[in-house]
Amino acid sequence: MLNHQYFVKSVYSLDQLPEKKLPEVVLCGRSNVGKSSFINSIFNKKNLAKTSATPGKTRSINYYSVDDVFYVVDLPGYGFAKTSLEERKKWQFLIDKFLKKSEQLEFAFHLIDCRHDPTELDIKMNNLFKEINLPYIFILNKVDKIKKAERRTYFYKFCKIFPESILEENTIFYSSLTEEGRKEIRALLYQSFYKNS
Ligand SMILES: Nc1nc2c(ncn2[C@@H]2O[C@H](COP(=O)(O)OP(=O)(O)O)[C@@H](O)[C@H]2O)c(=O)[nH]1
Ligand SMILES: [Mg+2]
Repeated sequence: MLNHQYFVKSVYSLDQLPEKKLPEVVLCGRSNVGKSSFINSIFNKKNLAKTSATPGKTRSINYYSVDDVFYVVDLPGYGFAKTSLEERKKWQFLIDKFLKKSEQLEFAFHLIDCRHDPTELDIKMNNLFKEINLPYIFILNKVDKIKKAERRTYFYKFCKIFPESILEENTIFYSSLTEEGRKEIRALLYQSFYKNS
């Protein structure tokens, strides 16, 4: 379980989706929030997903298979300042269509940098989940960057924007550096995709 992961393909339009249908968990967040690092740390692989210090690199929807049981679907990050308006519109169109059309979606991991207030685009993203009734887990990422004593303050601010957020239920502090939260995420994936098989 959760042993064998491999990159399946990069998708640039909806006619390129993998032929084999499996349940999907989607990963979304701002560009540079740490999505690729999240995938690598969850599965303990250095280069399963490419990470980058330069934001705005990933334009594709990237499919990773886990044990041929489910897909982790890495959506292109949003909010990169240098992205042109045209590219942004393309992004929005693709994501919107993808999320509304896909029948295999089980839930989403929404990564948000724990140090920053959620942005307009984070809120939009979240509204889309609500619109299509897709369950979501907030990953408050890069928690290694703040002191333990500061967590409450950041979380309090976060809850002002997403009052439905409950720690350890639908919200998890995470760090790919210290691997905090990793056990919880793996347990959640196990519960979701293996328990009844
Ligand atoms: N301190 C810290 N840095 C992180 C963490 N996750 C990612 N990063 C860094 O953030 C940058 C962007 O990471 P990446 O995974 O490529 O982000 P993506 O654009 O969302 O896929 C890289 O420099 C990573 O090393 C984390 O949990 N803690
Ligand atoms: Mg990435």
